[in-house]
Amino acid sequence: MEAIIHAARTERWPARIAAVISNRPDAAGLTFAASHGIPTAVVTNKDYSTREAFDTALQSAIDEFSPDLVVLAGFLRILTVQFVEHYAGRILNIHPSLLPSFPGLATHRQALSAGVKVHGATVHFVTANLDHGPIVAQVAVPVLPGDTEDTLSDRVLLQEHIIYPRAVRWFVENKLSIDNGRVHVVASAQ
Ligand code: NHR
Repeated sequence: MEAIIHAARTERWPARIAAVISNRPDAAGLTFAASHGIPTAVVTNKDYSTREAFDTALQSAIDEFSPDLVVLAGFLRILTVQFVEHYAGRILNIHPSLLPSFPGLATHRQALSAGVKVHGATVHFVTANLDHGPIVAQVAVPVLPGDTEDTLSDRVLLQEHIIYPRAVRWFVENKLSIDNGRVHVVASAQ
């Protein structure tokens, strides 16, 4: 999230960071956003007894700010079909694996136990099918002898901070289209 806000400002994107919203009142990103003059909101999932009720409240909180795009950044609650369909084609996520390998949680542990030599991260549109939405961008990193979950996740995270801002910028510049589950990126003018 910080990398995206930083890129938006230093690269002067034609975009407004509408708000930063978390389900956790103690999220560090809220402090960062507030200190950069960005509105914040908290919708605590523990205050709601069902996923539907939480997602409805989250949706209302988001829609107060009328964003064009919802960017998941470290968001760990599975979203309901109703929520995902409300923002169809307008939610991005970055998942720390080369999808379709290793969906779900603990991706670096999954990669190490599978013994893959190449790992990475994937920016994708969010659909009801968890970690299976149309792929916007991917980056590969080597798995090195002696890697632990920490050393591997640090190597992946460095690259996430490059590809996620780039993919969000493509959306902002209207360069992305989805056709039959495939994402097309318009070539930029030279
Ligand atoms: N929701 C939908 N419908 N589709 C996706 O593709 C989503 C999504 C919500 C979040 C991010 C994803 C990731 O990048 C994401 C993609 C959380 C879980 C999970 O199991 C899985 C995938 C992702 C995020 N969450 C548990 C749950 O019961 C809670 C885990 C926890 O709180 O620690 O919601 O990895």
